[in-house]
Amino acid sequence: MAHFEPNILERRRQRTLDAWNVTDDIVLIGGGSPISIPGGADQTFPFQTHPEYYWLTGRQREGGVLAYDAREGWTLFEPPLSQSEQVWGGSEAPVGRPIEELESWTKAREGRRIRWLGVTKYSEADPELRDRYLHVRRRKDEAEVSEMRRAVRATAAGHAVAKEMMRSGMTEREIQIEIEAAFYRAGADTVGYGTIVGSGPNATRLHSTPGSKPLQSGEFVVVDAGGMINGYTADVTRTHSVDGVWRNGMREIYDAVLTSQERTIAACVLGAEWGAIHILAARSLAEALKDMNVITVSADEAVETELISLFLPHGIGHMVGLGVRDASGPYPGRKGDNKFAGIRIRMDLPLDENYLVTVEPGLYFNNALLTNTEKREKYRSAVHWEKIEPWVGNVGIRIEDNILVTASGPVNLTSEIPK
Ligand SMILES: [Mn+2]
Repeated sequence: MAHFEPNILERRRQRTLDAWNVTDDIVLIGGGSPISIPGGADQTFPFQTHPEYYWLTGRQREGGVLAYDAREGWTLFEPPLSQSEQVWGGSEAPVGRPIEELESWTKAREGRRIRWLGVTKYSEADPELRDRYLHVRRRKDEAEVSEMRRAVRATAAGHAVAKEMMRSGMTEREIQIEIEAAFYRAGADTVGYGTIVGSGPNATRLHSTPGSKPLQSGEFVVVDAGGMINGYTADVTRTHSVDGVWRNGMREIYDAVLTSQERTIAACVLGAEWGAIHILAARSLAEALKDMNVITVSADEAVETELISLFLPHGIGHMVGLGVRDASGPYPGRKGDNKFAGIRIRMDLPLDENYLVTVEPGLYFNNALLTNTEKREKYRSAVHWEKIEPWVGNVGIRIEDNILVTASGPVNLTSEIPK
């Protein structure tokens, strides 16, 4: 069975064809196959079909190919259930035509151009069709928004548990375990990405893997975790203080990120350029750093000289939904290599209706960035270095929500998750 209603898939296929404008070519979209774990005998990494295949088929069975011929429409090919699959189990029952027939199907169309997408065979993916298709997938349909709302409910359950565990002595691992258990209890099939629980020094690194480190009073803990349902995941970050203790400056730093996030979410309207949104968030953070007497230069100067990227070393967000990175990437025709406030954002495009994006400003006092000799020299007089000394390697914050862009303004799908 497909994870989407036939009429939903029909509409997606029509939207895709309208964008492709393919009249005589053959299009093949490969779903892909599980990847072996090196040296793992018959073990494979967890498998999901390629999003380009899944979005148009709703299918998670490995080894399938969706074919399109403008003269005949769409045909789905999947491998029949093998003897071994029937014995060991775990595979979806196949639908469509047996994959063995794909060869004769293409042979019967000899002389016509074949263009591949998804996980390709025999050739590279077609860049033109891929760009157009990616752009079509950016606008979420109602079925996707409804899957997202379910993923958000599961995600909220995990974050609620985490917030209650912010006591000294608790380990990052213990918190991770309870977050993920709550996801599954609330309906998640899996996690959308590796759960991040980073406390104290680990909060200053963007993607810290939880370990045996116990929480200490007065540390910040960055919790970045999302539950996934039917391939759709939320991507939510909250930062908490341990034992409710806020050490010198922590409240101001936290409020700076929160204010930046509120302003940035409000800017997620139709037509807004993502690059400009990144700069808005960065400038807001820089204003706060100026007010706190952390930097000596104006907020505008901190943005123009890229100083702010020492404290905000990542893009302000990305598309989310069908996978945690979903259909980001540049607008058709753009290269995606422009820098904004010192950051090369991968998602260089204007927002449109039903885009679903993360908004995740942060302030990090990361050791590698802030003790770098070259950077210290470059920004020698722009930063009150002695003031930030106690925070370097110890303080990091990120706050992240998932925002649906609509004609009537931004809708925060994850606003119920307490901060
Ligand atoms: Mn994210």
